[in-house]
Amino acid sequence: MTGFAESAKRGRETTHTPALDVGRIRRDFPILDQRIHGKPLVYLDNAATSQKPQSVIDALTHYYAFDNSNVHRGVHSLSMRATQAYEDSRKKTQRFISAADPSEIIFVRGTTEGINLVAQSYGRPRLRAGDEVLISAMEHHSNIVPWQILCEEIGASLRVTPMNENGEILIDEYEMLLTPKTRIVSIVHVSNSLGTINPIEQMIEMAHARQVPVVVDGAQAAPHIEVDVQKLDCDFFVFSSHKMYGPTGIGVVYGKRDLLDAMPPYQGGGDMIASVTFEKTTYNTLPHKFEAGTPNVAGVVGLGAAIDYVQSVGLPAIAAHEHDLVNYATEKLLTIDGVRLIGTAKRKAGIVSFVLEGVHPHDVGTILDNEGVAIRTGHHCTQPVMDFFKVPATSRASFAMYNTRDDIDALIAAMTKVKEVFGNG
Ligand code: C6P
Repeated sequence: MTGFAESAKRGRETTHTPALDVGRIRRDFPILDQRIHGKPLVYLDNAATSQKPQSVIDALTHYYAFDNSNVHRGVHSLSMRATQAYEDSRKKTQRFISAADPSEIIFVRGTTEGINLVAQSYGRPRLRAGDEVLISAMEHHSNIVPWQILCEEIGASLRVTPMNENGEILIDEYEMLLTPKTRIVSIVHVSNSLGTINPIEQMIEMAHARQVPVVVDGAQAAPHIEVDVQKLDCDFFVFSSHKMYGPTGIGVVYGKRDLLDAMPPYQGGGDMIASVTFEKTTYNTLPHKFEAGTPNVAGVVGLGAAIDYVQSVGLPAIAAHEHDLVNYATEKLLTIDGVRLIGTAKRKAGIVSFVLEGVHPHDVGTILDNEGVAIRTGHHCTQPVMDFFKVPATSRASFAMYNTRDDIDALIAAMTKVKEVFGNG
């Protein structure tokens, strides 16, 4: 039995199904109440994007129906209301991740844009030829390619902390890779293809002991784990609204104030300036320096509503519930002959990846869809992870607060269909 399978079994023996009123929660998500190919929808693709509660949908509708206007520009009532709603969401986001000040919250399009912002505005001025940026073997392409582009342009090197067969970072190797040449560490908090929760507290401490700043890709952490950026002491923390019950097209860069203050703007345009002449432009204060142009006001308002929703349920209860689902799914999947789990770390959140011997994951995904079960299949934008495990792709079930053990039973039943179709049932 693998490390995770063992701990999953132990976990199931010792933890009770947490007190989350999933029936009530499900009623808040109108999209869940539908049939796909005549079967009830079982949505297990939450790591790609989660569904939205009615309160988020209502916040978007209300904003467009009553408050829509540009922000930070008008003295008229609608503009002031829109600005108020936009800045209120910034404060909610600040409190959500326990940042010290709302000016440390920068709204961007999503995690991808956020990491590009940090690479270009923080990394570019600091990196010299011969320097190193340290990432890990389980990064999403969004936390590889922006650094690769930068390193190639500057003549710096991208170094990669390896992982073991369970999908856990090799911390001793990480320590050895932290050298006097390391300028930035950028690391994923929770892996989207393996579910591994990385020991980022320890990794940040080790990097800081060598005066190396740390960027955290929090895309898969924010919906599942309580994040306190001051306790973590990370220098940057980046995440997307759409994976935590909020709208698409909006994300967050948290940065320590002194670092953000010292960084040049990422993009030039309206709202990020203090004054403009043809000779010289001076820049606005934080956070506006990094928010050029008309922002996604509705998206920010929707994110605020999503944060309210998550907090009304409570992240500790959500985490406990999803932990139970990961354990249950792991145990059930392992009863299927030919299933191999990809990602068996001891600490996991929200995600179970697997392959079925002799069946391409895309075929698994298609047959599951016929049964009403939505999972993601593919490389999950982590091709190096697929290469490491020597698989072209995996099938991935990923959980949210509204999923149930019944959903997992439906997944397992649909997997039986897959085996029937491929003649190995
Ligand atoms: N992962 C998945 O199905 P964006 O697309 O910018 O909101 O997030 C990018 C991103 C960055 N880091 C991690 C760890 C992620 O999981 C993602 C998005 C989705 O796994 C789409 S590939």
